[in-house]
Amino acid sequence: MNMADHDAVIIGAGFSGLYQLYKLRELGFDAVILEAGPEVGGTWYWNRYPGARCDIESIEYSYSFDPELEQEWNWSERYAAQPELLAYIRHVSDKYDLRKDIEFQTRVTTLDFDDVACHWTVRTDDGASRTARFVIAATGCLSVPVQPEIEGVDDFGGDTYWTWDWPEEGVDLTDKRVAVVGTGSSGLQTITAIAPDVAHLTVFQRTPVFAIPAFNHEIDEELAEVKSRYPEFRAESRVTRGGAHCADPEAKFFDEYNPDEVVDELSRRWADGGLCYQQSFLDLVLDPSVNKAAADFVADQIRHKVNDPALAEKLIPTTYPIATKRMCVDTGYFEVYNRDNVSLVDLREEPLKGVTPQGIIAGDTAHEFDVLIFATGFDAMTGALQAIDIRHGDLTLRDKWSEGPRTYLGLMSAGFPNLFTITGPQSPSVLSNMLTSIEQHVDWISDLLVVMRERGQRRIEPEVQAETTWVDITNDTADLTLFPQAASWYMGANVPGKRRVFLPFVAGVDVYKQICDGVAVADYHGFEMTA
Ligand code: NA7
Repeated sequence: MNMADHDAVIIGAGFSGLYQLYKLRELGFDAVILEAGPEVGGTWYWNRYPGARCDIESIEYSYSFDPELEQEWNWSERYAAQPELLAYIRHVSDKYDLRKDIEFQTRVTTLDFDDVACHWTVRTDDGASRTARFVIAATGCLSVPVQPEIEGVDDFGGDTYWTWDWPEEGVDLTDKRVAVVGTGSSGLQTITAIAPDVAHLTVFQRTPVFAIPAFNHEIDEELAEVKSRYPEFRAESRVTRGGAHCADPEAKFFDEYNPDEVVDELSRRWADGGLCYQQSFLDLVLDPSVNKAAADFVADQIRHKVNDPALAEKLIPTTYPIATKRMCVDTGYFEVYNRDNVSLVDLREEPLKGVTPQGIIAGDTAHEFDVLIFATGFDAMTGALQAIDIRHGDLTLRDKWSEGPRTYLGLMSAGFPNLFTITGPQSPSVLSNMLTSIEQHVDWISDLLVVMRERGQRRIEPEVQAETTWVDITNDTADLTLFPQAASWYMGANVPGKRRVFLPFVAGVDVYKQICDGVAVADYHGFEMTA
């Protein structure tokens, strides 16, 4: 008999939470979403800064679970901008009437597992609590921002904005002197979008980024072609390393090309645009000399784009292998620096000393501004899970993961029964097209819950040995690559005090899916299920 309030509580109403709710409802489970924000959308609700755009192509970055949805929705651009993505998510919520089972402005604060009742008690910031047999954390990988420890930020006399919490009504930056701190995707997109409007824009760059052009365009014809064969197209995506198509022909190892062909291949990948550049060679993140060839090609492109040679050199990354920090997909970023109203402060030469009521001091220079914009990143992958006080008796997830996440398949952590994560650490997650990974996780979890229901089993958790093996596999495979050489958010390096461990599973969506499917076929090998 089910004594809990719900079969499942899902935390978060982004892409993953919404699909999980839809799926559980279809399967006859009683599920509810608790969402901290006032609206659906997750990442795509909060990150509404100017120029916000997905770096995965819109045809790929969409649900595949309903052919009718695939056919009725028309993406306008190769890379969808935030308003279009949010409109899509709202459309999905309305089409399947999902909002009736979502409680908005309800932030989960604690999860406590009761062994006797075999359910979780879920407490929220409104003081309420409810119980659920299962909890599914659809909390997002980039949902907890990092507040940089910069002296005087609160003393600034002008307006301060954060890209991850941009005012819904927008901000008029016309004729303003604006600073942007941070040059990851959020910074690049903001900089590119606002440069034409502001009086002057000063970019504070700590680490340059590799950015590949989006060559964004309308996609009426491409969309029609894909719509004519969507099932096949999706099946193809699911057996790729990144969960999305990359330009053909299939990548080969660097040594399979002669020098001229190497340039041809990099030129072709560059001309195609987007993140597939990082798949130019199968050994691009394995072999330093191969990586250097790909990085040098991009460096030359930056030199070609930026008129001032000295400035171009400052914009070229030199301190980490290409693709080991998240690459960016840009729509004219480097060209922005050819404008008279844009300047760069290289924080490696002139360290950021602090914020004053008038502006920012870097090196010996005081820069005056009307507006400060921070695009300083997130406590990636583990941040949102660690923000919740998750406990089972004396065991807390914060303690257990203090030296880095420990999971089995990136889906569950030993000691925390009936708690699942979607696209959590040690799954392909941020290294993949999130929509492919989200659907794979939701489908796998949902199938498991059906099996448990059929068998009358109420409790599941990973065996410690299976978890240890998975942690070793994820760390060992990452160590075979160049990824650990970069101080990236993949490594947790952007959060002071965070243990540096490579967070996602690096071997690919295709391999990962085979492993998960194999585990299920082997009667959920490595999991312990009990009545
Ligand atoms: P990112 O990619 O983590 O970028 C954050 C940027 O902010 C990056 O350039 C950081 O430099 C910079 N940063 C962070 N703290 C500071 C301080 N204290 N001073 C100066 N500069 C700082 O976050 P985004 O939001 O742009 O992108 C996140 C993901 O969203 C992106 O990868 C896509 O997947 C979509 P650093 O490199 O750490 O030296």
